[in-house]
Amino acid sequence: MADEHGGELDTVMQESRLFPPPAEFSAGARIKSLEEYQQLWDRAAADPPKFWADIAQEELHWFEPFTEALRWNEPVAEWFVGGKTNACYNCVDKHVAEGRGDRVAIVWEGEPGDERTLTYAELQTEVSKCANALKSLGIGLGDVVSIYMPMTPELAIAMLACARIGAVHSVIFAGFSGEAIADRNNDAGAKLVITADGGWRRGKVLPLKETVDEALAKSPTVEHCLVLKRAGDAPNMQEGRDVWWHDVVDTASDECPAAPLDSETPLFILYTSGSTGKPKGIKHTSAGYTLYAKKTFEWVFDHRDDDVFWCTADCGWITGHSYVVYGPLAAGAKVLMYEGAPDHPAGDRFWDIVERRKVTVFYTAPTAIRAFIKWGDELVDKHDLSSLRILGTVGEGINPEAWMWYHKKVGGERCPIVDTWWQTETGGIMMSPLPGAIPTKPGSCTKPLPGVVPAIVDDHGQPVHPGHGGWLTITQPWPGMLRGIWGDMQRYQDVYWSRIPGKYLAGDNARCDQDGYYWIMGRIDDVLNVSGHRLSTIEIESALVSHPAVAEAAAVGRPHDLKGEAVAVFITLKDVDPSEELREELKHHVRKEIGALAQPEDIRFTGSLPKTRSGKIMRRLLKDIAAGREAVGDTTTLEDYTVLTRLRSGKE
Ligand code: 6R9
Repeated sequence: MADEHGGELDTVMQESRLFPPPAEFSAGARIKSLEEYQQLWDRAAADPPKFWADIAQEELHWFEPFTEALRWNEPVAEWFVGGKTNACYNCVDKHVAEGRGDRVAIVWEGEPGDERTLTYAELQTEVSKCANALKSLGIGLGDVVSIYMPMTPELAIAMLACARIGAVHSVIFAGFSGEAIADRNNDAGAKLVITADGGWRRGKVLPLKETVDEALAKSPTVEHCLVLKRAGDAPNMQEGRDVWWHDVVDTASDECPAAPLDSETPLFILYTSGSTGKPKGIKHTSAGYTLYAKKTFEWVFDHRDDDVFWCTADCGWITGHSYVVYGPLAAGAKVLMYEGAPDHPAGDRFWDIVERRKVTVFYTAPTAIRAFIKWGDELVDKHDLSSLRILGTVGEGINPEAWMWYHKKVGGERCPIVDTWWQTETGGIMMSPLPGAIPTKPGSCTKPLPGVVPAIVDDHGQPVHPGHGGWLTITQPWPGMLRGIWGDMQRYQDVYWSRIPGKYLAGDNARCDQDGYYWIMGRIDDVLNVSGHRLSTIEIESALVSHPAVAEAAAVGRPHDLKGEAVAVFITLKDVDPSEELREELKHHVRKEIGALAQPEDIRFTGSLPKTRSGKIMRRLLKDIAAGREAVGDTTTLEDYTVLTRLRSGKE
């Protein structure tokens, strides 16, 4: 039974394999050993504001120096008070000013195969023109600009152009509905929307402007719409409101110096789903966020000048903000950007890109890795992936089985895997192996980065015993932390700072093992309580995915008279047919892998699982379906409504 300090049987995940960094990797790495990491972490934890201030002074450009590292008035943080800087200047102009203008900043590949390369000097020209165009459309300091674009260089240019003049961007993933765009425009009071006629996805054109038009009919604050011609469509252009990118950006002057902005000038808003139906506009600001994205990029991906860095995330998500745009560009890296789907024209598109572009660092999500496994090893085997030196994952826990596949098949057993835990709210990576220093354990995000001080507590805020699960909190402010929820500071206080006074509540359950390794066990509301035993949905899913017939699994709790909650699972199969026998076999398999308490009561086979557009399984919906309730709440992020309908009707 669970005790009052967070339960004893919090996880039965037992992963004892340890993968030390290869010696030759460590020898050339920025941080070369566990001892070196520990010294750095200890120094940072002794005085985090001082630690960050030293880095900020040295690594950011300051138009005016800051006078105070941190002003902390919980839960309001002001970092680098009194300083003036500019995120765009740090990502672009700084490199040009320091003689690195000829280095490649962005290598872009469109889905149809078109390509474009931009040096830092060229990026400076493009961003300046775009910034002048924004000004000509009436955009200035503090104005909100919604961006709804395909993954093109212009998306990054638009973000940086906003940053250059102190406008606040709100990137909306180009898969959201018109309704969702309108909600976000209205919540933020957006004055301008930047979009494209269309974007390519699996050989088809997504009609982005058409969707924006639906939103604009319900977005009274929006004055103009700036439209990039990408797909060759002829969208409706409303006279006086809509303007073409090639008319106003391409013709604008390329003289537009970056504005010196106060450190805490809002840089962007990014909407993310919370536990209620209404998405939260997470607010990040200029200096602290930029510094945090840059430094975490350099540490975690062990950045070197000759790297070709590819983060497969879309800029519509925080991962795209921090590790396609701000982090790598602030570090002067060469960033690869790809527009389309991983399976177009075939399931080896990513490996083809890695081989042709000699990608050295590859960062993707477990959901993608599981798809690759399903599509078959031969698609990977036929490519030369020897340029790779580091692999990363983000977005959800990675099942040890998928980790091993990634390690062997993609990494050739030579590339450290960095399993990075963080959130939209944290701005950048919080916990991750440092690839040259920290031995990895499949399924663990290992240790906190320097300057990050986590604590796992029970629901009274008391630290749990080592090895026990509890709520993951962060005990010290860090520069990349969110500064609030747009327009709703009360909600910010309530969601993150009220339940556990004095600490940031991440909303995840976690466990820290004897070696100080962290294991994320899913969202607080995803943890099941079966007969008083706490069980993580992830560990049940890991067990199921380790069965050869299973492609993907989602576990949820459903009310049960005797047990409190029973385990219900939804499963997609590899190339086998569902049967009663298989159902029994899978129950037995979970029993064998974890124990009788985790054995699923219900197993439903389904063709696909409902996911958010960022690829996270929508467990809340599955929970309602498993319980026989109607799904409630925000479903604007559903990837495929038909999945939901089929699951609800019980048809496979
Ligand atoms: C960056 C990002 C945040 C939530 C987070 C957690 C889950 C992310 C994870 C992970 C286990 C990892 N999550 N990374 N869980 N291991 N390496 O994904 O931000 O979209 O805000 O999601 O995703 O539950 O709380 P975001």
